Amino acid sequence: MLTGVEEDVFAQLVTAVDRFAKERLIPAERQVEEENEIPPEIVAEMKDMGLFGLSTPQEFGGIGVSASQEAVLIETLCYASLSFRSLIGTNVGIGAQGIVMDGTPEQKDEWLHRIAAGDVITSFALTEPDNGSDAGGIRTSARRDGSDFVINGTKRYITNAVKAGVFTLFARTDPDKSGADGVTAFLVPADTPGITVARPDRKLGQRGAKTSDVIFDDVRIPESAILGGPDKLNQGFRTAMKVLDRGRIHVGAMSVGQGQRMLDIATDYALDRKQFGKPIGEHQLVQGLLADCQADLHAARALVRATADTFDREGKAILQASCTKYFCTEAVGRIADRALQVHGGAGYMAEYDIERLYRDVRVLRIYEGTSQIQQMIIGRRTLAERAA
Ligand code: COS
Repeated sequence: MLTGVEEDVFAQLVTAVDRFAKERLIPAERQVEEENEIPPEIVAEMKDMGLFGLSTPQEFGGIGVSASQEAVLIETLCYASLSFRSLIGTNVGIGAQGIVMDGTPEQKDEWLHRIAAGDVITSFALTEPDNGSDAGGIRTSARRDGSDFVINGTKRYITNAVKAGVFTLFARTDPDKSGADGVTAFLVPADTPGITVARPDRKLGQRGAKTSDVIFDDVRIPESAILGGPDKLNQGFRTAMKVLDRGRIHVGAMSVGQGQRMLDIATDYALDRKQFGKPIGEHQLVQGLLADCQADLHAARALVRATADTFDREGKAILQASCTKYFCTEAVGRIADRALQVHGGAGYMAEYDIERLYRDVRVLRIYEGTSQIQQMIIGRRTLAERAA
């Protein structure tokens, strides 16, 4: 049972994050878009607020929120551009949760304090040029050499790789096994010889959030780098899947935050813009667009909160997490499209925020498991549960 922080501390945090998003982050969004960089003073403020350590347990210097509390805080933060969230996202989520969930006491001591402080950025290195959705097919190899492993391969679209201090790297340790078995998770310090981080990718949206290829060329690491210790050899795929489950609730919460922002923008525009002699919001077809956004948003928020609650009570929520990621990210795609439509021609223009937000949310349906992968997980589990 994950209980998180006391109610009064949590309420203060929500107020602080809400104010930060509206008063500091939103006014900086255009600068981030233009410069493709988050200003250092904002990074420093995020550290001071403890945002990098939201989900790190308190014994390791974090705030230690539950999944339910994380969902509300991430929704609140994601009222502002998703690029800001991306900076803390790997430390709060997929980059660090493997250590929280499966790390040895020594690994937790070594990394979590610095991760919670934001002094070390973590990256989750799973995807490869030839293996995205088929995560079990990864080819990056970790060959045993005495008591060491030697890693070779390329990882792709790795968020925060340019800033990373440590990679949670997934590599094949048993070449005779295909699929999920034979994959091990390693904690690889980014300054280990043989690692090259390529130039950041050019992307459709979320400027300021960086992804890159990471090339591992004869990178030698000791056995103690196996996440969870030697007993976890060949168990890394299951760690990845557990981490992604909580991550998928987090992505649902991001979708709700952005959905609320876009609905608010579209509503303001509908109140202000006049056509046919009255505000466009008085035309029923425009009201229909807003109503559909509102209905999607309410459903998405309720689903995120219910799934986070299951996760906190039961320690997992595999089918529900996939339903949440699938529904919420598709919903925010619909909201983005309608909110832009409310703006008419103006929505297509870069001077209106909706143009950027529309591009930013597109990737939500892709990363941490595409909508089609979520459908596959949901379908398979539905059949298996009924057949059991
Ligand atoms: N939690 C714990 N264990 C899990 C799990 C979960 N959520 N999901 C699967 N596993 C376990 C299974 O129980 C199975 O273990 P056993 O062999 O002991 O039964 C093992 O992992 C393999 O599972 P499965 O057979 O379902 O693997 P597949 O290769 O068929 O498919 C999918 C797995 C497609 C679901 C997986 O590859 C996936 O999620 N792909 C998307 C990857 C992704 O999200 N990438 C984004 C990268 S981060 S931006």
